[in-house]
Amino acid sequence: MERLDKRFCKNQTTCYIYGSGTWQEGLKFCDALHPNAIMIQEQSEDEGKQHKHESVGAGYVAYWIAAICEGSGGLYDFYWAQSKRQLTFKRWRANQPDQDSAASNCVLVSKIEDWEWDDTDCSLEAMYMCSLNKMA
Ligand SMILES: [Ca+2]
Repeated sequence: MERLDKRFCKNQTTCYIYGSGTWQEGLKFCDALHPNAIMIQEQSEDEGKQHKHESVGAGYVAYWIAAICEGSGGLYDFYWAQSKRQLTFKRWRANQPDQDSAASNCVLVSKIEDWEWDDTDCSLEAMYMCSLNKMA
């Protein structure tokens, strides 16, 4: 999929850089972009709302967040990919995560699911966003 490389800076300190691809491509893209760039996470409801608004502003209807789990077989032990920290905030859609395929280890949020979380096949293509704090 064509890389969009769009950029949105909401203030002097924080920019979001967008692209599209698989979850893993998104993580690599953020890691390569800048040492301080992180694939977006949602640590709180406020942060989730913020990303939602920015996503809509950029015309995107689905994007990856940095939550991932490893393995399969009903172990829903999701964590944030870069920090390896356990999730302190979750916003799963009803009946999710359901591990509907063996590769459903990544978390997608989409407009049609009211921006709630769904564990999804990591190899699907969607938008991803890297958050870059220029002051960090
Ligand atoms: Ca699912």
